[in-house]
Amino acid sequence: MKNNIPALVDSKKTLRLILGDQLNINHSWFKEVNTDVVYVLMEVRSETDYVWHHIQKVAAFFSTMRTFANELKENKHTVIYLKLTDACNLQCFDKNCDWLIAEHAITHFEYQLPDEYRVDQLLAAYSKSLSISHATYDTEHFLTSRNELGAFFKGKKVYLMESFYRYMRKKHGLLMQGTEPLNGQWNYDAENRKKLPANHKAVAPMIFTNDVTGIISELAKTNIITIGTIDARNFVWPVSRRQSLALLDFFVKECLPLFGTYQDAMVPEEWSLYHSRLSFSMNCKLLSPLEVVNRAIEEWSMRKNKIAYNQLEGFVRQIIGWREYMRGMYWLKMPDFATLNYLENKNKLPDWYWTGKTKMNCLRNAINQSLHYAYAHHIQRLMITGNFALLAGVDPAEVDQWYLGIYIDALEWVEITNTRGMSQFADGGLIGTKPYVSSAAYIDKMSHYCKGCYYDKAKKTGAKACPFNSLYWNFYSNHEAKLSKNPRIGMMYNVWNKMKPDVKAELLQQADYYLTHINEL
Ligand code: FAD
Ligand code: DLZ
Ligand code: SF4
Repeated sequence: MKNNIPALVDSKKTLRLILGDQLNINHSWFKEVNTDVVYVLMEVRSETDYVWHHIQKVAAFFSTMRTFANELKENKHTVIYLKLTDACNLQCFDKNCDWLIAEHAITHFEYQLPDEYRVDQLLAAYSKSLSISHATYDTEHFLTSRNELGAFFKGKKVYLMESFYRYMRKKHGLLMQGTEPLNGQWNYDAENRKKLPANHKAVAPMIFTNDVTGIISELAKTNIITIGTIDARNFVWPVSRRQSLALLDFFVKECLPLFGTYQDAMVPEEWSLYHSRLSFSMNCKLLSPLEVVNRAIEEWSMRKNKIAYNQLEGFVRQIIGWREYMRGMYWLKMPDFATLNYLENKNKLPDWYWTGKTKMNCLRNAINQSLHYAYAHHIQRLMITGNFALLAGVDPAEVDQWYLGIYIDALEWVEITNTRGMSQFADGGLIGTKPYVSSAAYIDKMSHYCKGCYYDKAKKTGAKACPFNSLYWNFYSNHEAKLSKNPRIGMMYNVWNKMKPDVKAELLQQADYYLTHINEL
């Protein structure tokens, strides 16, 4: 009490926790500078160690968090930044918050809703245990709330992305003409997805030359286990909103005109083709999904003669459709989703997923590229690494660990729904209505990998037969009871059932040989 007036303002101090994927400078938290508010960002071992992350992923998160903290400080906010190497760092969110609350006489605690179930549970329990008051905020990033997809599909047995996407288009008035889809059609996928012509040179990706050598030596000092490689003096990923906006600009100008056409194409020489590589920037909220989509629409409307509508629609669908759908499915189905294993797969992930040392050209390229750039595009993830893991009957928990670690954009809400759901069919068809498996024929149709491969794409059995071919039929044979009634794959069983018994036996024997020698492939 000073002069009989209660010193309420002086004594009230709020701690606001900002997680590494909550770097949204446009959040309402930052609209005003309030000296009673202390922001904290922390590099912690609970986040660096829950999986073996790619070294570029850790570097990208730390570098982006540091840049963001500096930006807040420049805007006159009070910020505490705990580095991994700080002696006072207790290495997890709750212990560090406890210490900060005591140290700074904090009277109120706030955080934004985490995107990962694990951290959400931790912070909910933590804040309840506090003797001071607390509040939670939305991240103000997504176009949907956590429960919106659940409400949309309430009472339904199937969760079709396409219906959700149409709802999103209508709700946000995106690519609409009144109540009808612009140009008369909702989805132009049929016009997309071509193989890259042999002589086609894709645009060179926009890369950055960030210096993250300091972070890398701190990671070495603290013995953090990482995977993959990095050029720490010329780190290629965007680590600020400014760089992310530059990448967005580059994408809409240089890549959008061919985005849809070559969305599924794969070639050994190119690592990103016409993809945006904006997933990291969006997932840590440097960019909002709505601004990305609006920027693409703006560019298309200025250059309709250069950017066909199907390219734009395909891109918008990935973001307001697939991305929001995966997040909605995550919150609808967690925590059970993380234990689903519909096909009861139990095998180990082949060792060469961690090294890229396999004679299979498609896998060698996709894995080495991932180790080199912490990036592979969707079809490389789904139809090369994911396809093989499913054909090889790998335990989805092992597959999840790999995807959660290796990619720059990997956060559980979008990783597990894509991996366990779409790619490994461990949810029995909640997300993907059929398993995404293929023989060499699809890979050869969409890529330049098969030419020059040690294995023969045309051979199903015998020396140098492409492993995908026998494993493909082995997969259908193994899971006949669970899959043959699926109308989307019944046709495959017609083919399988028409094969002569000796042909079937030979295929299964070949698959069995490959499965028992999987680390030598
Ligand atoms: P682009 O091809 O340029 O697409 C534009 C944007 O659309 C992406 O940035 C992304 O935000 C969104 N998008 C496209 N497809 C999907 C999808 N299936 N789910 C959600 N958003 C999508 N994406 C992640 O962000 N994090 C992950 O951890 C992740 N793990 C995956 C694991 C597997 C097995 C598979 C098959 C896919 C995974 N994806 C993941 C989805 C997709 O592969 C990536 O979003 C995309 O490759 C990122 O590269 P990009 O930014 O160049 O995408
Ligand atoms: C991915 C990641 C890593 C590697 N390290 C940190 C960290 O040290 N501190 C932090 O706040 N966030 C990190 N992240 C991102 C988090 O894993 C993510 O913010 C939460 O899991 C919530 O989605
Ligand atoms: Fe992959 Fe088989 Fe083609 Fe080789 S032949 S690149 S293993 S699909």
